[in-house]
This record gives sequence, structure tokens and C-alpha cells, in this order.
Amino acid sequence: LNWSRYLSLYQLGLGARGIGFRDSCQDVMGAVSHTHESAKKMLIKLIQMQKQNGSAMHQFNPLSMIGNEGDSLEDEDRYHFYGDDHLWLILSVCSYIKETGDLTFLEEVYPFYDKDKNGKALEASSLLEHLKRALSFTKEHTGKHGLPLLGFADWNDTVNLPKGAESIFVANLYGVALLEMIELFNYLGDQEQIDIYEKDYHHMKHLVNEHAWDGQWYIRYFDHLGNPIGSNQNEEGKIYTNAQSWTVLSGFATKDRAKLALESLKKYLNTKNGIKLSTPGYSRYEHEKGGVTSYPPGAKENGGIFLHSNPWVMIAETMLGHGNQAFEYYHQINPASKNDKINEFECEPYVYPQNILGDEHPQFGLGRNSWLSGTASWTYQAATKYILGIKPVYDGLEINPTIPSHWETFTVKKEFRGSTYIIEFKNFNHVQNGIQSITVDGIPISGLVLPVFADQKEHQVVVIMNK
Ligand code: IFM
Repeated sequence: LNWSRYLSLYQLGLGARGIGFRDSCQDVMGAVSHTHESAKKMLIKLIQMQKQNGSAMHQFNPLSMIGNEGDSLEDEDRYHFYGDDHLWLILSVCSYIKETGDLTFLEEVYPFYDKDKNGKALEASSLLEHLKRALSFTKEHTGKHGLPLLGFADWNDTVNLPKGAESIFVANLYGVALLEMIELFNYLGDQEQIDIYEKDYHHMKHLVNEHAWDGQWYIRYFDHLGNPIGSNQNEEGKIYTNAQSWTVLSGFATKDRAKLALESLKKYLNTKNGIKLSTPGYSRYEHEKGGVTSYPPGAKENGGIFLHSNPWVMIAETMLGHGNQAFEYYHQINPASKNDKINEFECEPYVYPQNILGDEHPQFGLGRNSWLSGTASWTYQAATKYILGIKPVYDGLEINPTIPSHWETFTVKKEFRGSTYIIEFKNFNHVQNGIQSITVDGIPISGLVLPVFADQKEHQVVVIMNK
């Protein structure tokens, strides 16, 4: 397995930018089901890139283990942390443990990145403590509205706002990370930690709904003066995809708002070639907004179809029970579906490119930066855990498909904790979601979680979907 996410094959050497912390965390989440050992090896490197205060180095060289703060170093007036990086570690560690059952990993001790003048780590702690520090960093770094600070940037590396700006994306990622930790502590039976994190979760949910709802969709950022970005009040960059999908993923969006936000996303951001990151594109360079305004409208993060964000929308749609819509979004960016428009796409029809030029650009449909993509990991997760609905949890395999209603039968083979599950789905009533019954080796089970088997054998599962 090649974990490289270098910008190009020319930038592999020492002294170059290295690989991204957040990117590698997310790659682990997709790869872990097929490669436990190398996923753990990568996680062990990532953990050591976390600083004592809970934040993380933005990029690092996995051979020298030297980290750096990325582009944030180019501007003295900006923060040198990224609002989201450290939180991805929680998602990737939890994915690894759910897949493998390797709970003892949490007790293993690893150093933080901070070092004394001789290069010796100043502190080491258990992995569990590393994860708690990640949450504390976000809790302690909030802005005017009580929402998490953006730092130099969040997942969207190119929106770089002056100090004090807040990120609704980070608020949602924090929400997802809190849910992960609540689930983990629930499994570990630690009520005190659950109470603390549930309080933090509800507090952030309240703030997001209080301040970031714009009427038809969620706002994406507040700048340092408290002005919204990704709002109807803006002339450009009125609506951003990630603010809609992630408010559903975090569970912060109320039912009505979730529905409306995803409808607005479809109306304003969807194209036949995939979902754009935002619209309308910024038409001139604005130093205060950062790199996003240096691309022409419709390119890259400036209103381009940035594919990495598409599977998050697929997942959000499944969370609302919309299997038809989720699969339509899956299909429309599938490289294999580009085979008959290859003159327009101009990329290999078997890998995701990083982006496709959007409909504001004269070369709409042209794929850019093939192979460089976090899309593979997330689309794999969207397809397997959310559309097919086979999701590792701490005590087994949760079954909850959200599929196109025309699918009548399908079978999935899943290797899990040493056993093989042959899972046959029957959907003769043509529903998108909902389960009537599950049998394992002919015996009905209660609930939606298939047990972990100690026998390491093959087990036949039959899932009958709702009437
Ligand atoms: O999320 C980032 C990634 O870390 C590096 N490439 C661009 C993405 C979006 O800005």
C-alpha cells in the first residue's frame, strides 16, 4: 500500500512539504478495512505529530518524522494552527478500533511532537489522552460566537481569514468527534466522560443553530469581524457544500433544517459532473479571504467540483434515508461513468481526480490532478458503510442500508475480525431504508448489530428490508 499524498512525484524529498496530517488521517479511515497493520503504523506516526496543547502539525515527512505548519508560516499575522487537523485523529483512531477490536491501542503511550533542545520529546501519554487533548484544544479555542476558531484554515486550505474568524466546518467536525468519543466511552463504561462530552456536544449544537442558520442553508464561516461567509448576504461565495453536509453528519441540523439545507445544496451546487464546493465563485483576488480568490471562478476550491466533498453529501443523504439521491451523487462522479465523455474529462476513467472544473468555468467537466484525492477513501466509506450500510461498531457489524429503491437483491462479502460474513439483502418492497428482520445462519437476531464470532468461519446473513 502506498500512503503517499505528496503533491507530485517531484516533491518527495526531505525538506519538501511532506504529507498532510488531515489527509493521512482520512486515508486511514478508508484503507483500514483492508490493511489493519499498515493503518496502525500510519496512525502511530500521526499520533506523534500531535502537540501537547492538542493541535497537530499540518504536514510531516513520514521518514524523518519532521513536521511543519504548512502555508500558515507564510503570513506572520495569521495563526499557525489549522482548526480541523487534530480532530481527524479521533475519527481515524476510532475507525481503526471499530474495524479491528484493538482496544489496547488506547493504552499505548506515544510522545507528543514538542521537543527540548536535544530533540527529546517533552511529554508522552496514552493514546486515549492524545484524543482527549484534541477535543480540549477545540473547546479552548473559540471566537466571538463561541464557535471554534478557523486557525489558518480548516479542511478548505485556501480560505485564510484574519485572526479571530470562526469555522462552522470545525464546529461540525468537533460534533462528529464528540459523538465518536461518547460512543467509545459508552463502550468503555465511563459515565463521567460521557456526561462531559454530551454537555459539550449540546452546547455546540445550540451555538451552530443559533448563529449559523441563514434561512435556507447553513453559513460556512464568520470572519474576524463576525460577518458571515457562505450566506445570502454575500454577493459571491453565498453557499458552501461542506456547511450543509457536515451539519447533517454532526447531527446538529434539526430535521427540517437538514432537509432544507440539502435541498438548497442540490438546487445551487449540484451539476451533472458533481457537486461544487461553493457558488458563485469569487471574481477577483481578495487578500482578506486568501488563496481561494486566486483561482478563476469554477476552478479548484473557488466553486470547482472538489470531489473530496461529494461523498460527505452522499453520507448526509443516507442519514436522511435518501438512498436514491445518495446513489445518484455516487454515480455522477464515478470515474467509470466518464468513459463516454473522456474528451471532456481528460483523466483516467478509473481514479478520482482532485477536482473537475465547475459550470462557471469555460472548460466545465475537465478533470484536474488525477490520483491526488481524498475522494477514494470517503467514497469507499460512503458506499460500504452508508449506502450498503455495513458499518463496524465496537461490538460487531451494524447493518443499516440506504439504497436506491429499485435494487431488489444484492450480496456483500465482508471480512471482519477473523470471520467472513456473506450478507444477502432482499428488498422486494422497493424501499430505500429500514429493516424488517435479520437472520444469522438461519437464526433471527434482535437489533441491527451482527455479533463478532470467535470461530473465524464463514457466516450466512439474510437481511429482509421493510414492507
Ligand atoms: O483538505 C485539503 C487537503 O488537506 C489538501 N488539498 C486540498 C484540500 C482542500 O483544500
